[in-house]
Amino acid sequence: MAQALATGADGSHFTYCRLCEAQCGLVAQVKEGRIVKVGPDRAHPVSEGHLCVKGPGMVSITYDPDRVLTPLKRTGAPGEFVPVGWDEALTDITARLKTIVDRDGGGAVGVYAGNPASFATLHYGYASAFGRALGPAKIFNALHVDTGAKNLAQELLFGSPVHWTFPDLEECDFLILLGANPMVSHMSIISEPRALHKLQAIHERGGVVVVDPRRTETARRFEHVAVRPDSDAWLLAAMLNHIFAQGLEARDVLDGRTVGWTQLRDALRPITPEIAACRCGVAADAIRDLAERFVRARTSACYGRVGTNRGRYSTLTNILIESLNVVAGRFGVAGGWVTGLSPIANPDAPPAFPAYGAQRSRIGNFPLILSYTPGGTLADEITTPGEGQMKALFVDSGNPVHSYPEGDKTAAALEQLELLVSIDFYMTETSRHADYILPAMTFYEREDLTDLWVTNATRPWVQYTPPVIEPQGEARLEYDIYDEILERMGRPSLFAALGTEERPRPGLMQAVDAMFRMGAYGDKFGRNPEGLSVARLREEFPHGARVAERVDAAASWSRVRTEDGRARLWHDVTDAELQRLLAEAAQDDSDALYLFGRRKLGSLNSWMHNVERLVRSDRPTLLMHPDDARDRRIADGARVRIATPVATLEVEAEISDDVVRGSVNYPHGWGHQGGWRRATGLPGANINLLASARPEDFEQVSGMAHLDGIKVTVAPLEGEGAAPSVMAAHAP
Ligand SMILES: Nc1nc2c(c(=O)[nH]1)N[C@H]1C(S)=C(S)[C@@H](COP(=O)(O)OP(=O)(O)OC[C@H]3O[C@@H](n4cnc5c(=O)[nH]c(N)nc54)[C@H](O)[C@@H]3O)O[C@H]1N2
Ligand SMILES: Nc1nc2c(c(=O)[nH]1)N[C@H]1C(S)=C(S)[C@@H](COP(=O)(O)OP(=O)(O)OC[C@H]3O[C@@H](n4cnc5c(=O)[nH]c(N)nc54)[C@H](O)[C@@H]3O)O[C@H]1N2
Ligand code: SF4
Ligand SMILES: [Mo]
Repeated sequence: MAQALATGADGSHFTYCRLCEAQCGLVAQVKEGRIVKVGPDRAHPVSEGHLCVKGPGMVSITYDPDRVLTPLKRTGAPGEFVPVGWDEALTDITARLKTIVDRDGGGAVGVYAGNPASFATLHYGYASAFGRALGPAKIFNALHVDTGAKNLAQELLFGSPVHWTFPDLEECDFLILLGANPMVSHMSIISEPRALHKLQAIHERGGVVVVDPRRTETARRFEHVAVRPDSDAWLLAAMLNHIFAQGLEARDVLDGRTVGWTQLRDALRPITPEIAACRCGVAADAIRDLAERFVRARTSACYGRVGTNRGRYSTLTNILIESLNVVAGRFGVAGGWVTGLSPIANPDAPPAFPAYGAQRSRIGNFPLILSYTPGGTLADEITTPGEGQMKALFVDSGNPVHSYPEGDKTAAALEQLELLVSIDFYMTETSRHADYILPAMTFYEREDLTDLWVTNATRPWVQYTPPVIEPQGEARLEYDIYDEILERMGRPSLFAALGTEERPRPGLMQAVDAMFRMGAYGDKFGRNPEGLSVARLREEFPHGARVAERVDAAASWSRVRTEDGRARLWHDVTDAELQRLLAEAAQDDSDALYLFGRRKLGSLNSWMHNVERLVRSDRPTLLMHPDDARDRRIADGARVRIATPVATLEVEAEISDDVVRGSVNYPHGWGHQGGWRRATGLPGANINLLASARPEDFEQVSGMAHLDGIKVTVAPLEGEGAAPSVMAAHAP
């Protein structure tokens, strides 16, 4: 096998993409210190040559003329900055931070570590640890717009929010996907770069059913069940109801390994397929058929992703997804619903987080999930006076002004902070409000070890990559920035226990290597000579190393963290949320439409829009059903006004029967402002301005923001009313 080249050396560097869970193997060609080309790594043991446009697209970001390459200091209005040296920036940041912590305590500090931090080694962990090293800091991330309801459901059923449940794609014969579009998003929370091949094989063996309010790219390829936005709880409850009514539950599993299943069964009795059909828009027979195919398949799994996490019943929906897998006897079975092994965490360690409900947020009194403060309360945390009011905030790898509801409220609140530091590549909608923007390294400039997401791989692997090129400009690793701030404040390193006399503040990879060597695949510092270390990965496995043939499905039961090792199928939260669902009035058929989101292949959340090649074909439009458009005299391509009680936006309509009647669809992350000049010049609106950031509008048991299934009205702009003939041309 080829050895790794020195950083920046001419030739082919083997590395991997750190933009989504797939973490595809890449080959970067370097000439005179610059990356000239990036292609697939066909020798990668898992991605085997798979990649998408974004991995190579990241080269354009690395060399983007709009990239922030030195620390920037704010001098005036939002967006007005001058370059300063690192020493000047860190001296001022440390002094201001110290003043705030000495005066108000660590509770006045917040850290927001966004989505990209989950792909860089331990970044999500050390960013939080930096905040907590200063006291009871508030830690925010994308959890409350992404996985939070799933984390909570995992905790309620299996006793641990961090043991992710996922489908074993290798042996699955029948897969239900709710609220996920893997043809575009590449199978979130699961690390399987060849997911589409796996889905195709499952389709051929039995079936892949896509439950979605839009006929997505994935739904077109496989089977589609069109559901109304924010109504999956009805569908899932009725599937379970039918399974119990027919006696199709896995009785031996339920009796032997679970608690509370009879209560669940009894509580679901009122939700028959007929009743659910009126709410979710899926015919009763189709619900029964889906339930029966699920239980009768040789192997099966039911997977839900972001589309199930941001409705008004996101926790209940996720509880029902987990429950359906258990009730059908699919948990901990090859081809079913499984959990994996982290390469760096000790699998026997006690839970690192206080249990759900043990901590609550200052704003909205939400029970914290994994100790994270709901991101939707960020603005109120800054503006609400009293004990624990936030005065200093570090935003690292995130853009909460765009990714959470009511970004204009967040932007205004950011201006009230005494200290806002952003670590980013760009002056974004969020970082333009900072006192300092500190330049970060792209993944081509950084060394990394796969850690978090490879835990959820059906074909487990690990990969270490050295930096391919030297950092551009004065970019630095986030860990080193935090460590220097702590050092300047006279505080120990976050990894002081791993320090030596000569090096009391170990580098990040040194600390991570120690965790990896003691982890599931490690060499245990010589006690397991077959095992791995970062040095061994670097020398012997530049393409990455497979660490197991397959995920150990049966071991999933040993990772259940409830006191008695049994899955909990009944909980107070389930009880209360089911009562709330049953008491809900049916959607009215007034003028309202229900807004939900979509992703595009060339985009990544609120960024990557500054790369010409990626945005060329990526025009944001409001998808609208032909009947809804006709009722409102809206033509294809017309400018329309979309409104909620919170805001009104103008967007372009696209008439399409891909969306279910009564709903509209728009991608998030558009409508730019800031120093990314191409992005700022593009059309599109920040759709999250329409969502509410009032705590009472969040899902109350999880604090999840409500972003899918928001009630809106849509009307043509003056003079944009459609002639009926135009409508007819676009009707199916
Ligand atoms: N309506 C709606 N809203 C959504 C979603 C949706 O589907 N619909 N999806 C939600 C989801 S799932 C997520 S994860 C969130 C994401 O929301 P966030 O995590 O808040 O932010 P991102 O949009 O991912 O922006 C990431 C920022 O980090 C910067 N960045 C990229 N890589 C690095 C790095 O290595 N280091 C540093 N320091 N900075 C870096 C980028 O320039 C960018 O400014 O958005 C959420 N918001
Ligand atoms: N190209 C690309 N890839 C990405 C990202 C990106 O922005 N672009 N983002 C990355 C991130 S941060 C994440 S978290 C993952 C997300 O990966 P996925 O979870 O697969 O996300 P989406 O592609 O947004 O698919 C969500 C689906 O949910 C549907 N949906 C919305 N509301 C409902 C509902 O009420 N019920 C049901 N059943 N469906 C609903 C939407 O129509 C959409 O098709 O993707 C990652 N990969
Ligand atoms: S699918 Fe695309 S974005 Fe995701 S890891 Fe692979 S190359 Fe990167
Ligand atoms: Mo996400």
